Amino acid sequence: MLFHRSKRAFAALFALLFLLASAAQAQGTKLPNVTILATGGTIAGTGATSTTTVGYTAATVGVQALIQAVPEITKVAKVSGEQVFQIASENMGNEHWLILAKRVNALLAQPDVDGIVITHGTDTLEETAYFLNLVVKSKKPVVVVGSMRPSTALSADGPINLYNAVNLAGSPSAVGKGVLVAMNDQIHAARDVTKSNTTTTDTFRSSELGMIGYIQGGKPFFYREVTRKHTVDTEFDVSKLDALPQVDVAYAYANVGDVAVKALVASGAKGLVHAGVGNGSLPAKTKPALIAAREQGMVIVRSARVGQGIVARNGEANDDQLDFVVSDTLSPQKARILLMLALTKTNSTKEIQRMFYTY
Ligand code: DAS
Repeated sequence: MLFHRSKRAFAALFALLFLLASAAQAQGTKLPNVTILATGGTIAGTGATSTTTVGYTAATVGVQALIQAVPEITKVAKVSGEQVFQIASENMGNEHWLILAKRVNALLAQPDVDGIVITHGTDTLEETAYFLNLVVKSKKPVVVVGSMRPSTALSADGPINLYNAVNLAGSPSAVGKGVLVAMNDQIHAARDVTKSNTTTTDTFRSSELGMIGYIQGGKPFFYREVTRKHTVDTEFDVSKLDALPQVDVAYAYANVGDVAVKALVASGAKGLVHAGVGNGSLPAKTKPALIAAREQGMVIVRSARVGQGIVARNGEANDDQLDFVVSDTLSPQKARILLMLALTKTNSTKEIQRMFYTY
Protein backbone atom coordinates (compact mmCIF):
# COMPACT_ATOMS: atom_id res chain seq x y z
CA MET A 1 0.00 0.00 0.00
CA LEU A 2 2.75 2.35 1.06
CA PHE A 3 4.67 1.47 -2.10
CA HIS A 4 1.72 2.36 -4.32
CA ARG A 5 1.27 5.77 -2.57
CA SER A 6 4.96 6.67 -2.93
CA LYS A 7 4.89 5.57 -6.59
CA ARG A 8 1.96 7.92 -7.26
CA ALA A 9 3.68 10.74 -5.34
CA PHE A 10 6.87 10.22 -7.35
CA ALA A 11 4.96 10.26 -10.65
CA ALA A 12 3.17 13.50 -9.64
CA LEU A 13 6.49 15.09 -8.63
CA PHE A 14 8.09 14.07 -11.95
CA ALA A 15 5.14 15.51 -13.91
CA LEU A 16 5.39 18.78 -11.96
CA LEU A 17 9.13 19.05 -12.57
CA PHE A 18 8.60 18.35 -16.30
CA LEU A 19 5.96 21.07 -16.54
CA LEU A 20 8.18 23.55 -14.72
CA ALA A 21 11.14 22.70 -16.99
CA SER A 22 9.00 23.10 -20.12
CA ALA A 23 7.64 26.42 -18.91
CA ALA A 24 11.13 27.65 -18.12
CA GLN A 25 12.38 26.48 -21.50
CA ALA A 26 9.49 28.21 -23.28
CA GLN A 27 10.06 31.40 -21.23
CA GLY A 28 13.76 31.29 -22.04
CA THR A 29 13.10 31.08 -25.78
CA LYS A 30 10.04 33.41 -25.79
CA LEU A 31 10.45 35.43 -28.97
CA PRO A 32 9.88 39.20 -28.87
CA ASN A 33 6.87 40.61 -30.72
CA VAL A 34 8.14 42.97 -33.43
CA THR A 35 5.90 44.91 -35.79
CA ILE A 36 7.30 45.96 -39.16
CA LEU A 37 5.81 49.18 -40.54
CA ALA A 38 6.64 49.43 -44.24
CA THR A 39 6.75 52.80 -45.99
CA GLY A 40 8.46 51.98 -49.33
CA GLY A 41 11.92 52.93 -50.56
CA THR A 42 14.66 50.92 -52.21
CA ILE A 43 14.36 48.11 -49.68
CA ALA A 44 11.00 47.55 -51.37
CA GLY A 45 12.40 48.33 -54.79
CA THR A 46 12.77 46.22 -57.93
CA GLY A 47 15.10 46.51 -60.90
CA ALA A 48 14.90 45.17 -64.45
CA THR A 49 17.92 42.89 -63.94
CA SER A 50 20.02 41.53 -61.05
CA THR A 51 22.70 44.07 -61.86
CA THR A 52 20.36 47.05 -61.84
CA THR A 53 21.55 49.02 -58.81
CA VAL A 54 20.59 52.44 -60.13
CA GLY A 55 17.56 53.31 -62.24
CA TYR A 56 15.33 50.79 -60.43
CA THR A 57 11.81 51.42 -59.14
CA ALA A 58 11.52 52.08 -55.40
CA ALA A 59 8.45 51.20 -53.35
CA THR A 60 7.02 48.23 -55.28
CA VAL A 61 7.37 45.23 -52.93
CA GLY A 62 4.78 44.86 -50.14
CA VAL A 63 5.54 44.26 -46.47
CA GLN A 64 4.46 40.59 -46.49
CA ALA A 65 6.80 39.87 -49.42
CA LEU A 66 9.62 41.64 -47.56
CA ILE A 67 9.01 39.42 -44.54
CA GLN A 68 8.69 36.24 -46.62
CA ALA A 69 11.98 37.03 -48.37
CA VAL A 70 13.77 36.73 -45.00
CA PRO A 71 12.36 33.61 -43.27
CA GLU A 72 15.20 33.82 -40.76
CA ILE A 73 13.47 36.68 -38.99
CA THR A 74 10.72 34.33 -37.81
CA LYS A 75 13.37 32.50 -35.77
CA VAL A 76 14.33 35.65 -33.83
CA ALA A 77 10.96 37.38 -33.40
CA LYS A 78 7.22 36.95 -33.74
CA VAL A 79 6.81 39.36 -36.65
CA SER A 80 3.73 41.14 -37.98
CA GLY A 81 3.68 43.59 -40.86
CA GLU A 82 1.69 46.71 -41.80
CA GLN A 83 1.96 48.66 -45.05
CA VAL A 84 1.67 52.24 -43.79
CA PHE A 85 2.73 53.88 -47.08
CA GLN A 86 4.39 52.72 -50.31
CA ILE A 87 6.48 55.71 -51.42
CA ALA A 88 10.00 56.67 -52.39
CA SER A 89 11.19 58.66 -49.41
CA GLU A 90 12.03 61.81 -51.38
CA ASN A 91 8.26 62.19 -51.26
CA MET A 92 7.95 61.79 -47.49
CA GLY A 93 6.04 64.72 -45.99
CA ASN A 94 4.87 66.15 -42.68
CA GLU A 95 1.52 64.42 -43.11
CA HIS A 96 3.25 61.04 -43.47
CA TRP A 97 5.28 61.71 -40.33
CA LEU A 98 2.20 62.48 -38.28
CA ILE A 99 0.43 59.30 -39.45
CA LEU A 100 3.53 57.21 -38.79
CA ALA A 101 4.23 58.71 -35.35
CA LYS A 102 0.63 58.16 -34.20
CA ARG A 103 0.70 54.54 -35.42
CA VAL A 104 4.06 53.89 -33.71
CA ASN A 105 2.82 55.33 -30.41
CA ALA A 106 -0.42 53.38 -30.58
CA LEU A 107 1.44 50.10 -31.24
CA LEU A 108 4.07 50.69 -28.55
CA ALA A 109 1.32 51.35 -26.00
CA GLN A 110 0.19 47.75 -26.57
CA PRO A 111 1.71 45.30 -24.06
CA ASP A 112 2.01 42.67 -26.83
CA VAL A 113 4.38 44.83 -28.93
CA ASP A 114 8.03 44.76 -27.84
CA GLY A 115 9.59 46.77 -30.65
CA ILE A 116 9.02 48.31 -34.07
CA VAL A 117 10.96 48.23 -37.32
CA ILE A 118 10.22 50.87 -39.95
CA THR A 119 11.34 50.06 -43.49
CA HIS A 120 11.99 53.33 -45.31
CA GLY A 121 13.67 54.91 -48.31
CA THR A 122 17.19 56.05 -47.57
CA ASP A 123 16.90 59.58 -48.99
CA THR A 124 15.01 61.02 -46.01
CA LEU A 125 15.49 58.12 -43.60
CA GLU A 126 17.59 60.26 -41.23
CA GLU A 127 14.83 62.89 -41.09
CA THR A 128 12.03 60.45 -40.28
CA ALA A 129 14.25 58.82 -37.66
CA TYR A 130 14.99 62.18 -36.01
CA PHE A 131 11.36 63.29 -36.11
CA LEU A 132 10.32 60.04 -34.40
CA ASN A 133 13.20 60.43 -31.93
CA LEU A 134 11.46 63.60 -30.71
CA VAL A 135 7.84 62.38 -30.65
CA VAL A 136 7.78 58.64 -29.82
CA LYS A 137 6.53 58.25 -26.25
CA SER A 138 7.98 54.87 -25.32
CA LYS A 139 11.34 53.39 -24.30
CA LYS A 140 10.68 50.35 -26.50
CA PRO A 141 13.05 50.06 -29.49
CA VAL A 142 12.12 51.77 -32.75
CA VAL A 143 14.54 50.88 -35.55
CA VAL A 144 14.50 52.55 -38.97
CA VAL A 145 16.04 50.54 -41.81
CA GLY A 146 16.44 50.76 -45.56
CA SER A 147 18.73 49.52 -48.27
CA MET A 148 20.91 50.95 -51.00
CA ARG A 149 20.26 48.14 -53.50
CA PRO A 150 16.82 47.01 -54.65
CA SER A 151 15.49 43.61 -53.57
CA THR A 152 16.23 42.17 -57.04
CA ALA A 153 19.92 43.11 -57.10
CA LEU A 154 22.97 40.88 -56.71
CA SER A 155 24.04 41.10 -53.04
CA ALA A 156 20.99 43.14 -52.14
CA ASP A 157 21.58 44.64 -48.68
CA GLY A 158 17.89 44.84 -47.76
CA PRO A 159 17.43 41.29 -46.40
CA ILE A 160 20.39 41.39 -44.01
CA ASN A 161 19.53 44.95 -42.98
CA LEU A 162 15.96 43.85 -42.21
CA TYR A 163 17.20 40.79 -40.30
CA ASN A 164 19.51 42.99 -38.24
CA ALA A 165 16.79 45.57 -37.62
CA VAL A 166 14.33 42.95 -36.36
CA ASN A 167 16.98 41.51 -34.04
CA LEU A 168 17.74 45.00 -32.74
CA ALA A 169 14.08 45.94 -32.27
CA GLY A 170 13.56 42.78 -30.22
CA SER A 171 16.65 43.26 -28.09
CA PRO A 172 16.34 44.37 -24.44
CA SER A 173 19.69 46.18 -24.85
CA ALA A 174 18.05 48.56 -27.36
CA VAL A 175 15.41 49.70 -24.84
CA GLY A 176 15.72 53.37 -23.88
CA LYS A 177 18.32 54.16 -26.56
CA GLY A 178 16.04 56.43 -28.59
CA VAL A 179 15.14 55.84 -32.24
CA LEU A 180 17.90 53.86 -33.94
CA VAL A 181 19.05 53.45 -37.54
CA ALA A 182 20.36 49.99 -38.44
CA MET A 183 22.24 49.86 -41.74
CA ASN A 184 25.31 47.99 -42.96
CA ASP A 185 25.80 46.07 -39.65
CA GLN A 186 25.98 49.39 -37.79
CA ILE A 187 23.74 51.03 -35.17
CA HIS A 188 23.35 54.81 -35.38
CA ALA A 189 21.48 57.26 -33.16
CA ALA A 190 18.77 59.15 -35.02
CA ARG A 191 20.12 62.60 -34.08
CA ASP A 192 23.57 62.33 -35.62
CA VAL A 193 23.30 59.92 -38.57
CA THR A 194 23.21 61.15 -42.14
CA LYS A 195 23.26 59.67 -45.64
CA SER A 196 26.75 60.53 -46.88
CA ASN A 197 27.00 58.79 -50.29
CA THR A 198 24.61 58.66 -53.20
CA THR A 199 24.83 54.91 -53.86
CA THR A 200 27.20 52.89 -51.63
CA THR A 201 25.92 50.49 -48.96
CA ASP A 202 28.04 52.14 -46.23
CA THR A 203 26.42 55.51 -46.88
CA PHE A 204 24.95 56.05 -43.40
CA ARG A 205 27.54 57.74 -41.19
CA SER A 206 27.47 59.53 -37.83
CA SER A 207 30.86 60.94 -38.74
CA GLU A 208 32.66 62.86 -35.96
CA LEU A 209 30.12 62.09 -33.24
CA GLY A 210 30.21 58.39 -34.10
CA MET A 211 27.82 55.50 -34.42
CA ILE A 212 26.73 53.86 -31.15
CA GLY A 213 27.22 50.17 -31.90
CA TYR A 214 27.42 47.18 -34.24
CA ILE A 215 25.21 44.26 -35.10
CA GLN A 216 27.22 41.07 -35.48
CA GLY A 217 25.68 37.66 -36.02
CA GLY A 218 22.29 39.26 -35.48
CA LYS A 219 23.29 40.49 -32.03
CA PRO A 220 23.58 44.20 -31.08
CA PHE A 221 26.72 45.46 -29.34
CA PHE A 222 26.52 49.00 -27.94
CA TYR A 223 29.61 51.13 -27.23
CA ARG A 224 28.21 54.55 -26.42
CA GLU A 225 25.06 56.37 -25.30
CA VAL A 226 23.58 59.56 -26.74
CA THR A 227 23.65 62.60 -24.45
CA ARG A 228 20.70 64.53 -25.88
CA LYS A 229 17.09 63.97 -24.77
CA HIS A 230 14.79 61.80 -26.87
CA THR A 231 11.49 59.86 -26.89
CA VAL A 232 9.93 59.76 -23.43
CA ASP A 233 12.11 62.67 -22.23
CA THR A 234 11.04 65.19 -24.86
CA GLU A 235 8.41 67.92 -24.43
CA PHE A 236 6.82 67.36 -27.84
CA ASP A 237 3.49 65.65 -28.38
CA VAL A 238 1.96 65.21 -31.84
CA SER A 239 -1.01 63.06 -30.72
CA LYS A 240 -3.47 65.91 -31.21
CA LEU A 241 -1.79 67.59 -34.21
CA ASP A 242 -3.15 67.30 -37.74
CA ALA A 243 -0.46 69.53 -39.27
CA LEU A 244 2.98 70.92 -38.52
CA PRO A 245 4.05 74.57 -38.97
CA GLN A 246 5.69 75.32 -42.31
CA VAL A 247 9.47 75.58 -41.85
CA ASP A 248 11.84 75.76 -44.82
CA VAL A 249 15.58 75.76 -45.50
CA ALA A 250 17.50 78.37 -47.52
CA TYR A 251 20.90 77.19 -48.78
CA ALA A 252 23.90 79.51 -48.97
CA TYR A 253 26.71 79.48 -51.58
CA ALA A 254 29.02 81.91 -53.28
CA ASN A 255 27.11 84.73 -54.99
CA VAL A 256 23.79 83.84 -53.32
CA GLY A 257 21.23 86.68 -53.07
CA ASP A 258 17.94 86.96 -51.18
CA VAL A 259 15.49 85.58 -53.72
CA ALA A 260 15.04 82.21 -52.01
CA VAL A 261 14.64 83.73 -48.55
CA LYS A 262 12.10 86.27 -49.79
CA ALA A 263 10.16 83.58 -51.66
CA LEU A 264 10.01 81.34 -48.57
CA VAL A 265 8.85 84.24 -46.41
CA ALA A 266 6.19 85.10 -48.99
CA SER A 267 5.02 81.48 -49.05
CA GLY A 268 4.00 81.76 -45.41
CA ALA A 269 6.81 79.89 -43.67
CA LYS A 270 6.62 80.27 -39.88
CA GLY A 271 10.30 79.46 -39.48
CA LEU A 272 13.40 79.47 -41.64
CA VAL A 273 16.63 77.51 -41.33
CA HIS A 274 19.58 79.16 -43.06
CA ALA A 275 22.13 76.58 -44.23
CA GLY A 276 25.04 78.96 -44.01
CA VAL A 277 28.54 78.57 -45.39
CA GLY A 278 31.30 77.78 -42.90
CA ASN A 279 30.27 78.41 -39.30
CA GLY A 280 26.77 79.38 -40.39
CA SER A 281 27.90 82.66 -42.00
CA LEU A 282 25.26 85.02 -43.44
CA PRO A 283 26.17 86.43 -46.91
CA ALA A 284 25.73 90.22 -47.04
CA LYS A 285 23.19 89.95 -49.88
CA THR A 286 21.00 87.56 -47.83
CA LYS A 287 21.24 89.02 -44.35
CA PRO A 288 18.81 91.96 -44.78
CA ALA A 289 16.06 89.59 -45.94
CA LEU A 290 16.63 87.36 -42.91
CA ILE A 291 16.50 90.34 -40.57
CA ALA A 292 13.27 91.52 -42.22
CA ALA A 293 11.81 88.05 -41.85
CA ARG A 294 12.63 88.04 -38.15
CA GLU A 295 11.03 91.47 -37.79
CA GLN A 296 7.87 89.95 -39.34
CA GLY A 297 7.88 87.31 -36.59
CA MET A 298 9.55 84.38 -38.37
CA VAL A 299 11.97 82.40 -36.24
CA ILE A 300 15.37 82.21 -37.93
CA VAL A 301 17.81 79.38 -37.18
CA ARG A 302 21.40 79.68 -38.30
CA SER A 303 22.63 76.26 -39.35
CA ALA A 304 25.58 75.27 -41.55
CA ARG A 305 25.88 73.38 -44.81
CA VAL A 306 29.28 71.89 -43.83
CA GLY A 307 27.89 68.84 -42.03
CA GLN A 308 30.02 68.73 -38.86
CA GLY A 309 30.72 70.99 -35.89
CA ILE A 310 28.91 73.46 -33.66
CA VAL A 311 27.40 76.64 -35.13
CA ALA A 312 28.64 79.06 -32.49
CA ARG A 313 26.09 81.51 -31.04
CA ASN A 314 27.21 85.11 -31.67
CA GLY A 315 30.08 83.75 -33.80
CA GLU A 316 29.53 84.69 -37.45
CA ALA A 317 26.50 86.87 -36.58
CA ASN A 318 25.32 88.79 -33.53
CA ASP A 319 22.49 86.39 -32.69
CA ASP A 320 21.66 88.17 -29.44
CA GLN A 321 21.10 91.43 -31.33
CA LEU A 322 19.39 89.83 -34.36
CA ASP A 323 17.31 87.54 -32.10
CA PHE A 324 18.34 84.50 -34.16
CA VAL A 325 18.69 80.89 -32.94
CA VAL A 326 21.69 78.68 -33.71
CA SER A 327 21.36 74.98 -34.61
CA ASP A 328 24.21 73.63 -32.46
CA THR A 329 25.39 70.55 -34.43
CA LEU A 330 22.10 69.74 -36.15
CA SER A 331 22.18 69.58 -39.94
CA PRO A 332 19.87 72.03 -41.74
CA GLN A 333 17.36 69.28 -42.53
CA LYS A 334 17.24 68.16 -38.88
CA ALA A 335 17.23 71.73 -37.56
CA ARG A 336 14.08 72.18 -39.66
CA ILE A 337 12.44 69.24 -37.85
CA LEU A 338 13.29 70.53 -34.38
CA LEU A 339 12.17 74.06 -35.29
CA MET A 340 8.84 72.72 -36.60
CA LEU A 341 8.18 70.88 -33.34
CA ALA A 342 9.44 73.82 -31.27
CA LEU A 343 6.92 76.09 -33.01
CA THR A 344 4.11 73.77 -31.91
CA LYS A 345 5.05 74.79 -28.33
CA THR A 346 6.39 78.36 -28.44
CA ASN A 347 7.58 81.34 -30.52
CA SER A 348 10.08 82.40 -27.89
CA THR A 349 13.57 82.38 -29.39
CA LYS A 350 14.99 81.97 -25.89
CA GLU A 351 12.95 78.82 -25.36
CA ILE A 352 13.71 77.54 -28.85
CA GLN A 353 17.45 78.06 -28.34
CA ARG A 354 17.15 75.98 -25.15
CA MET A 355 15.55 73.23 -27.20
CA PHE A 356 18.43 73.26 -29.70
CA TYR A 357 20.83 72.73 -26.79
CA THR A 358 18.63 69.98 -25.33
CA TYR A 359 17.67 67.67 -28.23
N1 DAS B 1 14.56 57.09 -53.74
C1 DAS B 1 15.19 56.47 -52.59
C2 DAS B 1 14.26 56.55 -51.41
O1 DAS B 1 13.14 56.05 -51.49
C3 DAS B 1 15.49 55.05 -52.76
C4 DAS B 1 16.15 54.53 -51.52
O2 DAS B 1 17.35 54.70 -51.45
O3 DAS B 1 15.48 54.02 -50.62
O4 DAS B 1 14.68 57.10 -50.40
